[in-house]
Amino acid sequence: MKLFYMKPCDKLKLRRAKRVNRYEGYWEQTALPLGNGNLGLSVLDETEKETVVVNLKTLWTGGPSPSRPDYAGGNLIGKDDDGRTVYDYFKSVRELFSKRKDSEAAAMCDKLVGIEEGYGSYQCYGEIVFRTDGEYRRKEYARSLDLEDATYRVCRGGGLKKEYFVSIPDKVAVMKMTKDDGTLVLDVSFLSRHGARQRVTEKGIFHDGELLDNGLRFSAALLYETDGRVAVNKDSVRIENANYAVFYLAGDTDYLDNYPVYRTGEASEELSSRVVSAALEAKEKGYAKLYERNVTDYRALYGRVSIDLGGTKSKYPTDAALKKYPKKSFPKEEKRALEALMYQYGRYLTIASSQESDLLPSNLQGIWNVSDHPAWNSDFHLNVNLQMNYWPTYSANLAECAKPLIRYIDKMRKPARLSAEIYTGIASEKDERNGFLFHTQNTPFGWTCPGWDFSWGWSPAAVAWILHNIYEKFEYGQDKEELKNDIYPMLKESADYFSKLLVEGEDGRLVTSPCFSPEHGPRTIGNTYEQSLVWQLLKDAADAADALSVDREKSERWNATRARLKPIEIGADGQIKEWYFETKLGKIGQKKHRHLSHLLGLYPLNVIDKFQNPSEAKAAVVSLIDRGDVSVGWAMAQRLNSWARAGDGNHAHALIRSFFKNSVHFNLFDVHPPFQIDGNFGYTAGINEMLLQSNLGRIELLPALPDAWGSGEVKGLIARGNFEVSISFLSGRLIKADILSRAGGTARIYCRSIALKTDAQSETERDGTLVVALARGETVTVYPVE
Ligand code: FUC
Repeated sequence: MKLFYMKPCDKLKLRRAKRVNRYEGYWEQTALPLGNGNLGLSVLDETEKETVVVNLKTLWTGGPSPSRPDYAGGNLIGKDDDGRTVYDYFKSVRELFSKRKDSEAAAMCDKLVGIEEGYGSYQCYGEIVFRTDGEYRRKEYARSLDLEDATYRVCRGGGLKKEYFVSIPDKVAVMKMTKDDGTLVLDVSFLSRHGARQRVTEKGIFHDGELLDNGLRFSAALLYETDGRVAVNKDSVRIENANYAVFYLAGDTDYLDNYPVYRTGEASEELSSRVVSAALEAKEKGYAKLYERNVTDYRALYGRVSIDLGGTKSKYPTDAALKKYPKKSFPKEEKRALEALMYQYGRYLTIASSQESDLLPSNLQGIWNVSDHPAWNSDFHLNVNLQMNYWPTYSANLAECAKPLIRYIDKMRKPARLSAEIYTGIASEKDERNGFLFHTQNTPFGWTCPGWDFSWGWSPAAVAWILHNIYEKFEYGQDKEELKNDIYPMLKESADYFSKLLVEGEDGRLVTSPCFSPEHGPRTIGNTYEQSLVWQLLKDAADAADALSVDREKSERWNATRARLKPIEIGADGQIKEWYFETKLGKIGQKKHRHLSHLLGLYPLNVIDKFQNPSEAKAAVVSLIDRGDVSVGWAMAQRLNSWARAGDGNHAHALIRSFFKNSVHFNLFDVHPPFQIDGNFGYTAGINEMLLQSNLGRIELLPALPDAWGSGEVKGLIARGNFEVSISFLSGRLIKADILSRAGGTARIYCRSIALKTDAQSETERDGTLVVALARGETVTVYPVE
């Protein structure tokens, strides 16, 4: 499994000619990413030089700053010129909606915003530039990113070779160049974009500095080791007559997620001594040992899942494969190989952008960003994007990588309680947390207000949505200690909060108010998006309480509230309505809108149950058809998952084809445009979902297998209940599946339209579900009945 190219980046014929900024457009299409969660490299190898873009995950402007003494997460505190608080407006908006004065209410929603000041943006740290005296031989050139060992390799010809990786255990990037005849000549510069104080010595290039915007400290050290001669120039270093040169890069900031300070408190010297020590320790270990240590840690995650969809090896370079993929004449084994590579790439990117010890989850570009003004600030977007980043994590057997997400949301609770109180008046009661509220856009600095424009900013249900990702950690892993200590407290607080937030609609059913269907509108009392999410939150919280045998009364109350929620409704065209006042399709809203907010009940939530309520599942299909198969990258990935949940493998595969054709760059980055990593993760989640589903109380094997996948095998996927599942299939039909229970428990195994059998003791239910009790560590093998 490897991405490979026979040309340097500047010789690739880029797909999209129209680029705003040549360097950025070019980088996002061709650079190859490496990372250990906190430190990211993306390598852009050109004929004349190589640029290694350096990213530090916590390098963000915004938040508290000496220049912003009043920073308060963007919240509008106090009274306006009319003597009213945002909470006063919130109450009025709700009252007006309840009295059906919809246009007045909608206009007043404009008061429910925050301030932009202090929002900030993810930054690019800078670039290392290597010049190798024009060593480039077209015929000998090869460049690759090997997903099996997370290593980038270049052979530039003339014996010059490079090998790079970013170490998970040793927290450094390592770059090795060799030229066995001892004629390696290299000019090296390392530039920070943030006015770092720089020292260039015979041992290394050292940076220290602070971001102008918020004083965030940063430090980086690039050490070198070579058998050649090192000549120090003012801003660069020249290495000559070498057989090899190895570079060790460490970097970090003084960011900490301790609201309201958001700093470690380290002095500049302390930070740089921490960074320099990491680089020195790495140098002491040396390349071979670092490589071995990293591969061990990396493979412990990556190696858990293998996949074969009917072709695993490609003879075509990745850029050529991508170009040929839509063509009928391209061999089907090659198509399957690209689909499988893209699948594993999503897992690779998860490992490289989200490690257990990280303070922050992956952002809109994971960790890789070359721009000073990235689109949407490369922030944490919660009306689909951050959620999508973590859709494949559990099912693709990478649960540890979700830790930073859980930590991030947990740490947001403190500032978000302020927003809950300021905007919705739900204040802390004795011994009770008041609930926390954040919305669409989020940063590392507790920016929890509803944006600076209601139309995209306001989205209380964003909280409920991300909490479902978090609850899934338990559903998959069954770790009760973690549920009790880290997950349930969040669910409980939020379920109580939403219970208080709900109002009675005209029909006596409970709804949230005001709401806005993400990026689509209009402003209403209640909509399907918010209803589905609140439903799921109340269910997750109640299920969690039951699993822990705690808060019985609360759990009953949450379930009772859930029963009173306004339900999903089916419209005149047989569609799932996005809004309650919707009649026929196409009367309101934008045709083919990218968001599928009204279909979250189908995926990723469990509101629409095809077994219990097939008419809703049918209506979801009507809505999916209405939304179409072509959209921006992430939106196609969401459609892919939704079609898989709808059980239509061939349509899911149509989405895969649409995705490859419209939305994938040569480096296999998903493009919105611009590059946005959510689609990569959404794609991987979609493949999981086609092969295995487990959200409706059973382990469903091959729920959406397309005809295009003739014979194949997947090993190591995870189903809810902590089962590890391996499945093989041939000509669209199950051959066999092994289900290993990692926690002990009853497996309910189902495969549509196929009766299953096993040698183990089992029972078969009316619809063919095989029920097998498994001890921890026990495996059951199932086959179709002939
Ligand atoms: C949501 C989407 C946009 C984009 C942005 C980062 O607002 O509607 O398409 O992905 O997030």
